[in-house]
Amino acid sequence: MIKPLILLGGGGHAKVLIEVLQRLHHPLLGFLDPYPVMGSTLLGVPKLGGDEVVNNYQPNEIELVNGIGSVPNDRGLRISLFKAFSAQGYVFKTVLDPTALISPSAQFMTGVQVMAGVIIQADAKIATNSIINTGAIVEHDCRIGEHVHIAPGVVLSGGVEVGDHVHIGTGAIVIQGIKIGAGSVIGAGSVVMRDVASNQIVYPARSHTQAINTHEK
Ligand code: JB3
Repeated sequence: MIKPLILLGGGGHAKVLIEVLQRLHHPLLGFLDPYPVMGSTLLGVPKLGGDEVVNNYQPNEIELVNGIGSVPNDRGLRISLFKAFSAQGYVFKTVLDPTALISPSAQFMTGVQVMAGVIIQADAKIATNSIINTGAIVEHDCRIGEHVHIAPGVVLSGGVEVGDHVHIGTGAIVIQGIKIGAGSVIGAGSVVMRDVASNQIVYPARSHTQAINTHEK
């Protein structure tokens, strides 16, 4: 039986998750956000209060959905809330959008979120609290660590290994067999063709433009 859900966060990522949960017909009690947001509802879902509201429920009565997203310079809150509530015995629901094409042999750990239009191929494994965002492709045999954000439109070819706490920016492409070390940030639009060590930033190649000289010499 699906337990009632409580969503943490009231921003952009939370909004997208509300619509995923609606497509799944999962019962959502409301969302939590300590700061005032526009009105007391988000896409019609009521705000219940701040994070302390979780403790009004026993861990076996509800499941949580981590609606805090993750951007390169602010990856901490999503992780700290996940760890704090997990330590109290609360479970974060694994949320797989029904519009995603997911191999039956793919494996997901607690709290993974797979958003609309994603493709996940055979024997891919995705660890705790990671986000595979809209329209990304995770090819066969990829290994994705904990607390990772694969941003919209990323393509990971076969057998790519992504360490814990990695951010791969929108539209980046990683060719087959590449290893990306823990904590690294791959800039949006990058094409990664060599292994990346831990805690590195990979910037996309920048295109330089120059006006064409149409005057004949
Ligand atoms: O790139 C995409 C498609 N999505 C991004 C996502 C992955 O990460 C999105 O564009 C954002 O960059 C980011 O989404 P997020 O985390 O929803 O960001 P934002 O829209 O700024 O909303 C953060 C929300 O968290 C705000 O409503 C804050 O008030 C709330 N917040 C801050 N601290 C908190 C806390 N909520 C709870 N429950 N607890 C807190 O301690």
